[in-house]
Formats: sequence, structure tokens, C-alpha cells
Amino acid sequence: MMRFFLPAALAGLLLSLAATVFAADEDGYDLWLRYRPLERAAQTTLKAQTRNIVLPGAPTPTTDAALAELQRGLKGMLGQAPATAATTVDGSLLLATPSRLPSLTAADAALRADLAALGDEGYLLRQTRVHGHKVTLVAANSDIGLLYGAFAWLRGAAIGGTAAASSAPKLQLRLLNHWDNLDRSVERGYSGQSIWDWWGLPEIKDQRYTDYARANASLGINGTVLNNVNSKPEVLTASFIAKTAAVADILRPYGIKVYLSARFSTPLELHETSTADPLAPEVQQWWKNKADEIYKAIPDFGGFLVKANSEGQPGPQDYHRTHADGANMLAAAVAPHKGIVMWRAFVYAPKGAHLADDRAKQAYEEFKPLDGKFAANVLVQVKNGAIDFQPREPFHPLFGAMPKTPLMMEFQITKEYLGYSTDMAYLGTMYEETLESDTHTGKTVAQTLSGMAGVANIGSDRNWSGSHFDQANWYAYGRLAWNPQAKARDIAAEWAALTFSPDRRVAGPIVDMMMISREAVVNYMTPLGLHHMMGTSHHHGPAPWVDNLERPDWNPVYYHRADRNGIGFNRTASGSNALEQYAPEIARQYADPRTTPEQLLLWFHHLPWDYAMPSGRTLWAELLARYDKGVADTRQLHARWVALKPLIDARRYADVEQHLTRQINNAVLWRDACVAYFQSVSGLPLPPGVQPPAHPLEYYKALRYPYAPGRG
Ligand code: BDP
Repeated sequence: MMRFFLPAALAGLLLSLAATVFAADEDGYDLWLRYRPLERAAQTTLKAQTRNIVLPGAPTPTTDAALAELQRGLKGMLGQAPATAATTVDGSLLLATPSRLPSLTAADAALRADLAALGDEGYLLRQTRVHGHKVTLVAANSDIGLLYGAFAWLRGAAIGGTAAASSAPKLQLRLLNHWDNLDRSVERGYSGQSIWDWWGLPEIKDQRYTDYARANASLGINGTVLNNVNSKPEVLTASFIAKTAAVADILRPYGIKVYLSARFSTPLELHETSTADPLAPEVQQWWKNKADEIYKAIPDFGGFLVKANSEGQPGPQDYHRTHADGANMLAAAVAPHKGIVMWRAFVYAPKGAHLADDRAKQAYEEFKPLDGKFAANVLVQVKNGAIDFQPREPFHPLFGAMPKTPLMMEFQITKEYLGYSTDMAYLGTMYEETLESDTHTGKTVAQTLSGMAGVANIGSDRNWSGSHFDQANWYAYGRLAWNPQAKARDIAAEWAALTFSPDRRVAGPIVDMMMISREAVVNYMTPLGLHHMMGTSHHHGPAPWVDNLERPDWNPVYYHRADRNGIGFNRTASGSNALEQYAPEIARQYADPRTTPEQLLLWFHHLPWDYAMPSGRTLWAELLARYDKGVADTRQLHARWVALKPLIDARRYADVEQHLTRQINNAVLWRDACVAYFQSVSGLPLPPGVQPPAHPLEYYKALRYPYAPGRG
């Protein structure tokens, strides 16, 4: 038998030709809903399963959305969309609920039981026989369940997933939080302007709102807070209620409720009351009236999100009332309409009030005593860690500590502290790490939750999230809000296959890149449990030397506490004792540096520079090695991407390549500045082989970024 060997260069050329034929340039607008043509064999199978689409019963806006999505998806994948029909044939795609098609479950007790277990929003997908015909069944108990099922089925069709599945959300509240201002700027937004064009609303409704709804429904997100937690009173005036109602009308068919961030002092600032004291009857009445007004325009309005007595925001403590007094007053206003209040636990003591000796302890100290004191429709929304969305934090001690209060997790999707949308950091691994942490109260963090909120990274950029890979963080957040026990790697694999290609030569390496990316950022910014060393106010770039800000706990030196003798924050009993806020098992384990996970070492301990690390290196040498690893892994990300060039469309390839080049520069900047600074403090020489920073410390200290994006 003769064999032909292609010269490597020719093979490469053919590969790239093939890729260019299949991979037309893309700008990222389609997200993971690309529906690109399938290979012939897959098309044949899929065509046989979609001879027509049948939806028994009267259509609703939600089933219209499901049918439109199926037709859009099938047209993309097969070249043409099947027609909808009234009756099933062999090969129908049938969408049915028990009320739309009573015969579906009437004679099938097993299916009835399966469906009953899925609740209002779940769905099941199955190849089965209905009315004597072989069909693909998408079944649910509600139209929203059908829509979710349609998206899940399309996902499987696009990447060759299983034909049979059943799924129901584990959390009832799966929200996005937009930190979007009414002038269209976005606090900590790195993807253009706000997608909400408040000025144009309610008349002008961008097509993006519908595509936003589709993307979120495809993940099962069922609520969105439209405006910044640092809220303005005007958002609750009649004209903004009308604008909000217009958005609500667009999102409703997709199962997404709208919510607003409410400023606690709204009635006072609008000059409609003489105080904002939550116990004052005029204030209580004002909020009741306001809720009635909102619900008249938006009957399914979700409720309020509130940031109170934190970072200068007003709140009940201004009137010597508690967070519970404030939250319950608002809760009473929305309760008759089935609304909820999400009250944030991200608190800072206002000036002059009680200030914990360690900022990490503040929220627990204020909220733990209030467990059991909140009204039934209040949820306390807790950031994943006790400081503030750092590249790595231990889980917040409030998880597991408030058994009588429903808690929501607040994750940040936008990467305020992880390199904006310029650096690649797949957050699925970070979310997973927090969610699967054992609180030692009989539950993992995930099991303590009633809901999840993700601070959105969505903006007006063509690719929505500022970079192609930041779309993955929106995706991972949504999938984990649906199932907090899902695995970050599986989610990455699904996203990569949908967003780039199911071809294993593409999706495999991309998943590997994603899985190392966040740890790379941790290493080049804040290794070994260091935290909060970013530039003042904009939070870009290294600034471990900053020591002159108004509040001690705004200064990086407060957090790393490095001096000639050592480094780290002692949060054990001999220090701030923040450890005491965790379950005794954790407190005991973390009390000793030898049994503290290395990745959190300097979060909990202040250690001498010559402390012996398990690696055999001194702490000083280990710190340097981590910084170097961060840079090396970032170079790896770039090299791996370059190797994928023949398989990625030219436009997205170039875009990601430029971001990764920029990331290498950012990693080197962080590494060099931190090495220069910590060396100036420790006075220790660099071990042999460790490269000195490119510039003297003064150079890094003089860097300024007055126009960094996303400032609050
Ligand atoms: C911090 C942000 C700030 C937010 C605040 C919050 O820097 O812009 O307003 O969180 O969550 O991380 O309220």
C-alpha cells in the first residue's frame, strides 16, 4: 500500500484553508448562540429529527420565542428551518406541557412523575413515541420550561450533546446586577456603555434588548437589576418607571423579571418626605405608594436591591436603625405585590460609627446578630469573599452563619480586580472554588444559597463583554446559577465548543487555557493569599506601596503588612481573629500556617520572610517564584493561542492575540513592580536566577492611569 506524506508546511496550509472556508470572520455578537452549519452526517441525523415542529395549544409570547429560536438555530445549522405544524409525524420536534397536551401524561405515569419533579422551570428532552409517532420531545410544566428546554436542545444539537436530558434549576433567583448609571456610564464596566439607553427609552427599543434576553434565557437567568447599586433617586420617578416598564415588556417572554436598585434616601432626596427614617410613618407610606405605582406599570416587577450604609451610601443606620429595620420597611411595601428585597451585606461603617479592627470582619459583625430578624421576603446578598472581589478570597464567613435568613451569593462577572476585559481570566474556576467550599455547618457554600447575583460584564461593545473570552464568564455564571454544583471545566468545554468550535483540536486547547487563566492572574497579582494591592480608585495595576488614603482599610499596606521581618495579615487569635467568624473546624485548621491552604497563607498569617514553605523554599523565594509563574503561565496562554491560529477565524484570532500580548505586559508590570517593592521592604537579595525588575521602584510608583475605564 502506498502512503502519501504531506510536507508539514503544505499540511498547515490545507488546514488553514479548510478553517477559512468554515470559519468566516466573526465579531462575537452571536455569543454562544452561533448556530453554524453542521457537518453533513450530523445534518442528516438532525434533519430526520426535525421534520416539523409541533406546539399543541395556543401560542404565547414565550412559546413564540421558543419556536423562533428553534427555527433560527435549525436554519443556521441545517441551512433551512422546518415548518411548524399542527400534528406530529415521525420525526417531529414536539414541545409540550401537560396542560397543552393532556394526553401526553394521561397514560404515562412515569413521564408524569418525571415532569412533576422538574417544578415550574425545569424541562426534559427525550426521544420517544407520542400518538404512535417517533418524536423528539421537549417537555416542561410551563412555557418558560419549554423555552429553557428549547435552548438546551439546541445546545446539544450544536455540539453533539445527549439527546436525553432533564434539568431543573437548583436556585430560584438567578440574577444579573448591572452597575449601570442613568447617563449610560457603567461602574466597573469594561465593555463600552450601558446597554440600557435610558435616554431613548421607552420609545426606542434596541434589538440588543431582545438578544440580551435570548442569551440570558439560554442560561436560565431569570432576573436582572437594571441600575447601579450606587443608585440615584431619579430611577424611581415616573419617567424612569415608564422606561423600566418598556424593558420589562421585552424581557418578560424570556422569563426575566426586572428589578431596580433603590437608594435608601430616595423620598427625602426627591423632597417628598422630611426624613428617610424607616420607622417614620410618612416614609413607610411613601414606599408603599411607590411600590403600588411601580406594580401598576410592571405587574411582575421583581423588587429592590439595596446598598445601604456602605461606601457613603445612605441607610437606616443614619437614623440609628438596623439593616433589618431598613430592609423590612421596603419589604412591607413590595410584599402585597409578591416583590422581594435583596439587601447587600457589603458594608462599610459610615464615618464615626463602629469600625471593625479588620475590614474582613465588618459584614459578619453587623449581620450575624440580625439572623432571624428579616421579613420573609428579604434576602441578604453576600459577596463571595469578605473583602471585595479579589482574585482569590476565602469564602465569606456569613455563608453558613445565618441559617434563618435566605442568602444570595454575589459574584462579580466584570473583572474589576482581575485585569478588566483586557486580561484573560476564566472565572468559572473561581466561582466553583467558592461554591464547593465546605462551611462545616453541614453544607457547602452552594447549599446555603437561595439565589445568585452576578455583577454583569455586559455593555454596548459589539462582542458584549469587551473581549471574546469574557463572554465565558457571563456564560459560566449563568450555568452555575442554574446549577451551583456544575463543574467549571465542563462549562468551559461547552462554552468553547459553542463559541469557537466543537472540533476537539480547537475546544480542547481552549479549555486548557481557560482552566489555567485565573490562577495565572492570581500569581502575577496577589499570590499566596495577598489581596487588595491594586491602584487607587480605578483598581488597575500594582500599588502595594500606597499608604496615605483617608481610611486605613483602603491602603494596600493595611492588607499585606509587609516590613523588614515578614509579610501577611494575622487573622488568627493573636491578630484580628477574623478566623473566629468561621466554623470551629475551619478556625482550628487555619490557625496554624502549616495546615492553612498555601493559596490563603498570607490572608490569615503574618510570617517571617525566611518561613520554610512546603516547597523547601523560603517564603521570600516562594513569593518570587509565584510571580514568575504568573508571568510564565501568561506567556503560555499566548503561545497556546498562537498555535490555534489555523483553526480560528482571522478576526477573533487577531483580537484575542492582541489581548494576550497586552496581558503579558500587564503580568510583567505586576511582577516587576511587586518584586521591586517587596524587595525594598524586605531588604533581601534576589536569589540566583531571579530576574531583577526592568525598572527601579520609583518608576512603578510614578505610573498614573487617570483615564482608566470603569471608574465609579
Ligand atoms: C467595589 C467597587 C465599587 C462598588 C462596590 C460595591 O469598587 O465600585 O460600588 O464594590 O460592591 O468593589 O458596592
